[in-house]
Formats: sequence, structure tokens, C-alpha cells
Amino acid sequence: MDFTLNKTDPKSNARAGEITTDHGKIQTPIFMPVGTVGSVKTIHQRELKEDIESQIILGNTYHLFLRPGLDIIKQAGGLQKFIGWNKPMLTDSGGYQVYSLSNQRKITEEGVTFKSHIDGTRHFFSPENVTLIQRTIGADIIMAFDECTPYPCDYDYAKKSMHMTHRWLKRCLDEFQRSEPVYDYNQALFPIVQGSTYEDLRKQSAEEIASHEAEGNAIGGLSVGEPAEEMYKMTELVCDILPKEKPRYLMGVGTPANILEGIERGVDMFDCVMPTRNARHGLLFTWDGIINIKNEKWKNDYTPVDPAGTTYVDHDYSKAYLRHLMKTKEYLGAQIASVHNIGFYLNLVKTAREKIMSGEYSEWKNKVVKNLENRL
Ligand code: PRF
Repeated sequence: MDFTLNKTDPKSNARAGEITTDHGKIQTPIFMPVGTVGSVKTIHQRELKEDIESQIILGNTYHLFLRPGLDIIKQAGGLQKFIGWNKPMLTDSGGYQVYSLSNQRKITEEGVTFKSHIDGTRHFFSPENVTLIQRTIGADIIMAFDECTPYPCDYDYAKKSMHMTHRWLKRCLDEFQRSEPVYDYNQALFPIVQGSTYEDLRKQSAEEIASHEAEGNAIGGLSVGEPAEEMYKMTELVCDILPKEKPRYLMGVGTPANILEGIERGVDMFDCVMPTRNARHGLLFTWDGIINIKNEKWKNDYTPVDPAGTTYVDHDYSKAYLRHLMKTKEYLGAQIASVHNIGFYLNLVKTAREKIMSGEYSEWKNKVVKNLENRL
């Protein structure tokens, strides 16, 4: 993997760059649609590639390990071949999904024992086996095994957990170095900063993570319920310490405004289920704010779904039709809304990149961010 910085904003920490993987290039800042089980819910790979121009998508180790399981993915020749996505992919390590999904789990220094949310079967994830599982799944970028602390979290627990995440990172890196890629392309492993909302812990964690000189670095443990200002403060502090010449990934973030604020503080990569999950509930992101398409007010609005939208669904269909589909719970409603929302997120980061390149990022961000959270 390689990262080139094309431009740094003179008035903020925003940067435009390019990541090169063996499955192609990614222009940053980038948003990565979440394809938990090897599918971005309701969106075809062809739409992702050609209509939305997604450059990278994400998969989840926890889900893919449980279903379809490693044998099926390995026999297919890796995740990309299995799902028909010949472009970059990233897998999260399961260090977050185990805590948020599994109904029973036990954390020890050795790793996490958990019960599957699907059939209750017991499994064990350790830094070593999660690294090997991600080798077999075969994403271009794989993540270290960490513990994402909840919010709020008392100081002593946050500190203990952070140190364990650091010890787990060393075990992940050792296993990564000991092992070989399973397929004929390279993989990069990103470590994850933790430390809850404590400045001293975040600083210590960022220094520890930076010392490993990995190919990219991630910021975890944020967007878990803390006020947005706390998230921005921690992001700023951590970005100040993480190396400038490596990509920075803010995990599980967030709203369009969160993403623009993250970019301004030096983040290059984002992922979140928000655009797809909200789409399935009829919430549409636009430059003017959020539309709840199920509202009565759209009943006979025959204007396009989003006149400023960049995907075909924005112009081929009307708000009244999309409202009708959502009200009747038609699958097509969720499909149209998801293509719209992922298209909006990709256009958001693409426009941010253009504004960084032309040196106007901060002025532009201050202007557009005000409208993004309006309710239309
Ligand atoms: N760790 C991992 N994945 C994550 C997170 C984390 O802290 C978050 C936090 N918002 C989202 N996804 N491994």
C-alpha cells in the first residue's frame, strides 16, 4: 500500500491524497460504504461502481467469519472474487461488532469469547486469529483487534482497556509479520487509537500507535454517544500526533457534518452505516438538510428526488413516487433511497477533495455545514 499527499489546506489540517492498493487507487478524503456481510445493503456492485463511483467498501470480520465462513470465501479466491467487487476493500477486525452485537462475551487478556448473535454458538477471537481470519477474508486493508470502550467510561477502565488494546496490537503485528497473504496481492494492517474521551489517554495512545510506523492509522472509540464537540476535540488531538504521511481513518463516523469536521482536522477515511440504515427508514441526506420522505408533505411533490443529486435515481424518480414506495414498504424504495444516500456521501467527500485542491476548504465547509442538519 502507498499513500501520496497531493495537497494540504493552508488554513486547516484538511488534506487531499491518494492511496494505492493492489486493487486500485483511492482518492482521499474518502467515505467507505459498509458492506457488512459482503453486500452494501440493497445496492448492486454495478451501481456502486458505475453510478455512485465508490472506490472502496468495507466488510466485517465478525459477520463474514460466522456466515458464510472462511472456507467458502477461501474457495472463491478471497472476498473480492466472492462478491464480484474488483476494487479495494477493508475489513474491520470484529473488535467492535463483538461488543455491539454478541449477546454474551467475556474479555480476557488472551482475547474475547463470545456467543454468535445468529445461533448462539461459542467462538473465540484473539489478536492472532483475527489477523489470520482477515488474511483469509483477503481485504486490502485489515484492522487491528481492539476494545472499543463505551461512553461514558470511567477513567480507570478506559486506561486499562487502552493498555490492553496496545498489547493486542503488538500481537496482531507479530502475527501479521509471521504470516503471508493468502492470495496474490498485498495487505496493510492499520492499528487503532483508543483512550475514550480522556485527553491524556488519547495522547498516550496516539503516540504508542504512531511508534509502530504502520501503513495507516485509525481512530476508534469515538461516535459512541459522546457530544460531537468531544469527538472533534479528540480527533484534533490525535491527528496532531499521528504521522502526516500516512492515511488516518476515523472509524464509524458519521453524519455529513461530522465528516466535514473530521476532514478539517486531518482525517482521510470514514465509514458509517448511517447513509444505508437511514435510507431504509426513509431519511434522505441533501445539501439543504435531511428529508423524511414518508412525511405527508411529499405526497404530491412530483419534483425529482434530489435536483442537486449526482446519481440516476435522483433524476429518474419523483419524491411522490419514492414516498409511495416507502409507505408501501416496497424493496425498491429502500434501494432508491440507499443509492441516493451513498451517492450523496460520495459526492460530499469528492466535493471536499476538490475544495481542498483549490484551497477553499474552510470557507466552503463553514458555508455548507450550516444546512446539513436542517430538517426539511
Ligand atoms: N474499533 C473498531 N471498529 C470500530 C470502532 C472501534 O472503536 C468504532 C467506533 N466508532 C466503529 N467501528 N475495531
